Amino acid sequence: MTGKFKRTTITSALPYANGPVHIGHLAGVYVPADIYARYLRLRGEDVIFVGGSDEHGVPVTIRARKEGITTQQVVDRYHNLIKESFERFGISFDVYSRTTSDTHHKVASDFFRKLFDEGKLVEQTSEQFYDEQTGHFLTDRNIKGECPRCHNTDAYGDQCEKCGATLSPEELINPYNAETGNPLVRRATKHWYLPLDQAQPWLEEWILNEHKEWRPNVYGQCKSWLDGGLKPRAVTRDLEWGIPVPLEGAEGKVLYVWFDAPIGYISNTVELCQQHPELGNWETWWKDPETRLVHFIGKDNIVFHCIVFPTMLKMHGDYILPDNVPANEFLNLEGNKISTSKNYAVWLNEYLDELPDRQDELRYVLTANAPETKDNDFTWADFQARCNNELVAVYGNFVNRALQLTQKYYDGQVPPCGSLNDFDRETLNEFDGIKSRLENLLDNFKFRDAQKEAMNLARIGNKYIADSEPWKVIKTDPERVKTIINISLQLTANLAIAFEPFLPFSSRRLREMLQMDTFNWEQLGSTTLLPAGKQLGKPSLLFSKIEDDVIAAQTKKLEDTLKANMEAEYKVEAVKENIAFDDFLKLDIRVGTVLECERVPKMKKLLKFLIDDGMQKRTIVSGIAQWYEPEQLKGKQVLFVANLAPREFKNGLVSEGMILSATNWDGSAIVTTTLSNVKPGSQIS
Ligand code: B3M
Ligand code: ZN
Repeated sequence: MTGKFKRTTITSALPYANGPVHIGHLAGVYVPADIYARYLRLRGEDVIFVGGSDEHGVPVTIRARKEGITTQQVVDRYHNLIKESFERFGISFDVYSRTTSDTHHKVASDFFRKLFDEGKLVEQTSEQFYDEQTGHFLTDRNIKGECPRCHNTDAYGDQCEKCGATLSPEELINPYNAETGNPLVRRATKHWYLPLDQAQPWLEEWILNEHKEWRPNVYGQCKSWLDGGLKPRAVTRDLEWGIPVPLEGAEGKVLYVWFDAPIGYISNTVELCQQHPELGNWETWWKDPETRLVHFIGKDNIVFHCIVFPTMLKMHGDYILPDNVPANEFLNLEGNKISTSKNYAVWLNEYLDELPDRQDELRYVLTANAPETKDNDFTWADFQARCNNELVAVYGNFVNRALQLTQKYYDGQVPPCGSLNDFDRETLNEFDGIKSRLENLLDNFKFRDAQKEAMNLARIGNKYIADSEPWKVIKTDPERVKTIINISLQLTANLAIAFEPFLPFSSRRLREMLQMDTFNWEQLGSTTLLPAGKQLGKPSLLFSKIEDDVIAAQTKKLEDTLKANMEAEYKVEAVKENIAFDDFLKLDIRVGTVLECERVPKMKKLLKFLIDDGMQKRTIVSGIAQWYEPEQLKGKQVLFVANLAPREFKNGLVSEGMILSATNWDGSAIVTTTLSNVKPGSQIS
């Protein structure tokens, strides 16, 4: 532990219990937090890693209403699913509790009450939107209405998703309850506010002057919030689901979810220390200035963890403040935004079921592509490539060769290391800097680069054994081979340590194969971790290749979800203005038989048809090449507009008419025809 700190409290954002955890959560928050916790433990430091489910707020109640079950049933389902999938994935929480726990209700209520009793909160009565039929006040996301800017009638109380305008419910025209469609009225209601405006001078000093080392994306977001001027923020809501406001006359009001949730870190620590008295009093981990507090979150939670929660802690008094908040940006999926509500994600529980025993592969790829400084993208093709070309072909291949040759030449015993040549010395020198290089990166939350550093050591090992060719040298200089294998084995032992924070499952298996009795960070860089004569365990492959059919199945799942969403969101175009019957009669729509059909060179969207129109053969060009192979249409009958003025294309092609196609919900063109064959040239009326 460097400097004044003696221990570390690590927290990771509490996932909403309204759905499973997905790879965006893992890449953004939980894998980095777990890497950091494992790293500190490996260094022998005192650390607690605190997690839990965030079970209040509106999303869970909406899900309950949609499914016709109670909100408690929703949070029970997802709390258990999330907890179990974290365990299966090796996210090594010391405690994973929940905000519906009795402990949390008490800790959060007491926290609020202390702020209230000490006059830290501001009481305000304001007009809020109210649905008289359901008897509910509504929050911004529960209110819809007409956007004053683009007149989209589906605009939300906080934003119009059509034109992007940031709105407040008061700006909406004819606001209504998004859930029920009921019109809304304004009604006075009292709430309590956290006076962030009063905390502004202190926050500017604490963040802008004392934490310039925070990641630029975090520091920058805090600065823009501060530059914009902080306003008081309501910490209570008119809702049924949540922690009741512990005040007389506050019936029907609960603590705002973003007030109670971060206090969940504290209440989860209370539970942890109750279950593990050896950790001492919970207050050591939240009030002792020799404790370092680090929050792992996604970028959408920065304001709550850097401005709101620290203000709460400061106003409460005697709490420590976060020393760092290494927030990640977002991970996209195959170029699209991940969305719980649209079911567009790779869900952790499904991944664990469909790709069993592949936790490290996903951890590796999510860290290699971690959105540490900018949004990044996950693709299944990249997942397969990294697993097969890096984990299997480099790290796994190197370890397997070293262990298999030890079995083959020395019955699994570590051979003694003889005299060294330049190549040996060059390779051994690589051990020297690995520990400090990794520490420098990990201490600064640069997990992506740190993992790359560990993988680089594996590359060095792979090259060393490949270029030394022990399988050839064994015939001419068996003593030399002992040195090659000894050095290779010392490297594999170092890799087991270096990769533990990142790839805990394969590291444990490698440690077992190497029969490593001791295992700690201080050993990293040593070239004598495995003494000559040591009997190693039976080798097995660390990683196996990801086959194409596994990837194909996963990409199909996502394509099917995208299509289902498109179909669900598809809105029929409004009917055009009426026309006079005489105008309709001007259109001459006929049936034609397709005699020939072919693609048009250099114009990939076009198909060229030769149509029998009952009188002559005519050429018609249609932009449906993306949806049909020419063979599909040959011999078919199609409807076409016969009296459309001829149209000349750039390449001199002339189209005499237009084939009629329907545009389906997914944008595909479906050619129109008649229910049974008719004479070519038959008129449509
Ligand atoms: N429940 C998760 C989110 O905004 C939110 C985090 C709470 S951490 C105290 O994605
Ligand atoms: Zn709009």
